[in-house]
Amino acid sequence: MARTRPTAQKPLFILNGPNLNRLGKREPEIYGHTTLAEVEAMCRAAAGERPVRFHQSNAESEIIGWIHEATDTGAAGIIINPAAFTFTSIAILDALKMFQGPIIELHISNIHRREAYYHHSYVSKAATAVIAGLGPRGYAAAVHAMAALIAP
Ligand code: CA2
Repeated sequence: MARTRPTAQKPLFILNGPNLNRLGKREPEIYGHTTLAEVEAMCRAAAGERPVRFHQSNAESEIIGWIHEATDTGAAGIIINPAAFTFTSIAILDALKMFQGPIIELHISNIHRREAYYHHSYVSKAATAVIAGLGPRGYAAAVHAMAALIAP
């Protein structure tokens, strides 16, 4: 009988916007004490066998480049915390609209409990689901939720 080679799993992109490289170091009362490196480790553990492309940038263009890469390489899904670009970036929205798979918009804090300028997300228009207010653990929750959204 011919042996079947296990098919390589498509990667999950986890993208983080401006200032999230400071996670765990500033405003822990809002964002917690967990660093972005620890968040990355939690995501990789939650993803199991599935490869994870974990990125952070303070530059909108770099985030758009990773969304294009996810689209062009047929990534399994995108989890994105666009941080402040959530409320400003039609360019990130446009890039996400071109992605065929599931998209989870993630926020560490509950943006709807905060100041009014945190209430309108452009990114939500392209998101399959939104997770907000679970703290840094929201990332692991998003990875588990993504597993259910990704077609087998
Ligand atoms: O709660 C979130 O994850 C946010 O996306 C974080 C953004 C904020 O603009 C959104 O409303 C909600 C801000 C990120 C600022 O990054 C920091 C990280 C750690 C400490 C200080 C700032």
